[in-house]
Amino acid sequence: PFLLNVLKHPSFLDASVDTYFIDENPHLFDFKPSQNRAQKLLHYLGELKVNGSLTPLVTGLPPGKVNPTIPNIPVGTAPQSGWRNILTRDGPAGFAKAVRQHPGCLIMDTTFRDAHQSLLATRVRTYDLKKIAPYVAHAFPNLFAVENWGGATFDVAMRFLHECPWERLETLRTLIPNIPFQMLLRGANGVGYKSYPDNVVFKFCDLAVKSGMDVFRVFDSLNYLPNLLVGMEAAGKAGGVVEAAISYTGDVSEPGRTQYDLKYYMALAEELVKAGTHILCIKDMAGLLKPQAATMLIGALRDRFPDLPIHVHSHDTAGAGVASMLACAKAGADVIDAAVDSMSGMTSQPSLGALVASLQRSPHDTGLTLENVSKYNAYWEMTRQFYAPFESAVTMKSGNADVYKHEIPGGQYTNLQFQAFSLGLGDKFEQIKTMFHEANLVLGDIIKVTPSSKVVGDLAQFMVQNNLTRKTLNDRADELSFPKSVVEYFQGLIGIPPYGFPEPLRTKVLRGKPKMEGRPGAQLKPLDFDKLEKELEEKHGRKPRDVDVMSAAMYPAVYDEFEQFRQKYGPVDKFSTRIFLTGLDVAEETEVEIEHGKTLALQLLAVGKLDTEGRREVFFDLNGQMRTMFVQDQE
Ligand code: 3PY
Ligand code: ZN
Repeated sequence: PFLLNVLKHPSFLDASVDTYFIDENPHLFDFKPSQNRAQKLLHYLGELKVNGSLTPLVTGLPPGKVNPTIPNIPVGTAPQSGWRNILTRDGPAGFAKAVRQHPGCLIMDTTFRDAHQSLLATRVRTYDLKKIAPYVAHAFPNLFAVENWGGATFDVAMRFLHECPWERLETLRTLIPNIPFQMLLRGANGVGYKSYPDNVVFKFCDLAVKSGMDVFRVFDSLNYLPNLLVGMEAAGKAGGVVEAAISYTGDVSEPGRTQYDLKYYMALAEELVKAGTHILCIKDMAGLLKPQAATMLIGALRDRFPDLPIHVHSHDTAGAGVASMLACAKAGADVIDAAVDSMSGMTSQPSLGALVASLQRSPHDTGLTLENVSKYNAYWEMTRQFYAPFESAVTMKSGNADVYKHEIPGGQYTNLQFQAFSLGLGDKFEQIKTMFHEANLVLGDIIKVTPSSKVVGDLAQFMVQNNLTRKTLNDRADELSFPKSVVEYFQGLIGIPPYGFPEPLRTKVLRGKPKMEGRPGAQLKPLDFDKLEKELEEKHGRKPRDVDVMSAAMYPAVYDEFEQFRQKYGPVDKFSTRIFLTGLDVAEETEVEIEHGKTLALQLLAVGKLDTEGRREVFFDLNGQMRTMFVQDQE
């Protein structure tokens, strides 16, 4: 392309070229980036065709060949102003006040985050979110928020989808200017699985707000107050709305569960309110909050904190989610979480359509119309089919009230089920569920949510593999080699559980290993961002954005691989989802908009025979011209 550019250049054509020609026309060295990117994308498609998907396709089912309908929006009109406009005008405290004063029950839509985290292994891509985002802005201006970031999305975006989580946030922000965005922040663990130095958590929140985040749901996997406070302070200082979350476990309506009774929750709420939370959340990550318990807990919080907005999050694992959310609304919750119908139910949130319909014409009316929900739903019903390779419904056919016993959180439930099924041991899942319950008791009956849920899951699998019961585990604890996460839990690396660590088990597991006193992050050295930036620039030959440096701070190895992948294969996030996952069939065409107004037309023409060097030649048509490349066949 360089030579062509030179030959066509007017100065060259009129023979006025001199030795300064190249110095004065450095742009000629900008090899047309689209050509370069196109070549990389073809390389990706060639790899897919010859060697199969570069992303593990979990279920073995192919992505659906569907064409989801995007509902129309009025041409040329901006979306109506919404709660984000109030937030921008009145700030977080004013926003919280207005939410509390609002007469109906508001909805947060979790379709863009927790729903697919729980049902589709967090695999929904920006490509599909982006297409429906303008409709969301127009059809649902009265949503409390769209939950679209944090939790597992950050990690999965880079690790499996090869896309930048920050770009997702920025893109959605431009398309949905009127509805607040909410993210799930794992307190001192940021969007990772371990404690980070405080300056990382603070800077993370700051960058998140700058990229478009509004409301931070902050939790800690052990409800450990010092960890919660760091996240709250970081979110608040960044200018975000602080929504401190109490992770709910047990059953407040069961008189025997004394560790997690009403008194426990009220005392923790007291602390979070004292720390200045704008909103209080009950985060029922496993779907344990039965209607009667909801009435008790939300009712008690409502009475005690009449001016504080209360937001409830749940999962529908047993099937009681709609009933519970209705109970919450009646008991005085200001906001409840729901996922669009076709992305709801089971380990996801309860159904948006069911809740909207159930609350219509009541004092808790959501202000959303079923007609709009229905169009939104139709889009997701089709779009979900692209994600068949990650579909939890392959193994999970119905709700299951066993969850009240094992208390496995929504996202983890489908993961564990997949693992058991992929080992060909469906009945092993029954065993793991039972053992999860036992492992929880071994660890001291703790709150189970990322990352403490992983500790319990790892211990449960360890117990199954080694044929251990609670009793034999305790008896043999000083000779067993426990999973790393379990040892670290006992070291205090994720915090301290509400009722302390069980002894003598802790001592037997640790065998003299150091114990962390107090908050883990408090003892970590601040991260040197300038140094990290330089290291990344050297390693990848490109100056990273400040958000890239943050991605590397959270997930060093994942970021490196993501960056290498991006440099090798180009903007693969621009492929439609089916093409991204399984590539083109022979003769199939696709269009890729690599930047606004710049579209590539690609067609796979043929795949050649294996040559003597173990390669295959792959033939493409790119914008009407033939391109070929050799791909090493890994088989
Ligand atoms: C997460 O931490 O990702 C969760 O969704 C916890 O519920
Ligand atoms: Zn959840």
